[in-house]
Order: sequence, then C-alpha cells, then structure tokens
Amino acid sequence: MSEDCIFCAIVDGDIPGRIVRETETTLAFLDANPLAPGHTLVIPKDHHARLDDLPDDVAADIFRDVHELVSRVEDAVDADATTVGINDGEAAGQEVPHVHAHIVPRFDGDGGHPIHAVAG
Ligand code: DGP
Repeated sequence: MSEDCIFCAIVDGDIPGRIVRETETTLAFLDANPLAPGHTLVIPKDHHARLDDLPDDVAADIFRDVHELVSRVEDAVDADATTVGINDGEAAGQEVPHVHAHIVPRFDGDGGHPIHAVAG
C-alpha cells in the first residue's frame, strides 16, 4: 500500500469502489470518469506504479482478468467491441501512478480512435 494512492485506498476499502471482480492479487472496478458505460479498470492489489515494476505472476493475473472480463462487460452494456489499454507512465497519459488496465466498451459508430479513446 502506498499512502496518498487513490487506488490503494479503494483496495483497502477506505474509499468506495464499484467492484466488478476481486481475486487474491487483483481488483476490477468501474472507472469513476468513464469513457463509456461499463468502463472498467483492473489493478494489482499491491502498489506498483509502472508495468515494469510488476512481478511476472501479477502481470499475468491482470491479463487473465482482462481476458475474462471483456466479454462479461460487453454483455453487461450490450457493447459491440472493446478497447483495452494501459497508459504506462505520465507521458503516456497515466494520471494515477498505480498500474491499471482500462477495459473500454465500444459501440458501432462511437467515433473514437482506439488509442485516443483510452488516453482521453
Ligand atoms: P489514467 O489516465 O490511465 O491514469 O486513468 C486513470 C483513470 O482512473 C481515469 O479514467 C479515472 C479513474 N479514476 C481516477 N480516480 C478514481 C477514483 O477515485 N475511483 C475510480 N473508480 N476511478 C478513478
């Protein structure tokens, strides 16, 4: 846990999160500023700022969750497709320095470029 990390506070239950899935090492919850209905974030429970900081097994756990959640989220919001992305580092648009994968439901004709849709 890192003090002042908003995502660590969600893991610890200190601030509310709309939890979608929880495992021993990961947490998935709805984005508070969604780019689309169902926009979900998958994070490691332990604090790691950058992808390169993640232990291999936790990196695999995150992708396992993304893999399992894409179809569930699409079904939940009746989406046509999904953009999955990680802003890894400030210059890439990472605002919260705790690794998180975005699952952004996409809809026919929504007009977003795949990368811009995630980077905002
Ligand atoms: P990024 O730019 O890749 O670091 O995306 C950060 C995302 O985190 C952004 O889409 C908004 C979301 N976010 C920021 N603060 C909170 C929060 O307190 N709760 C939730 N659920 N999401 C948050």
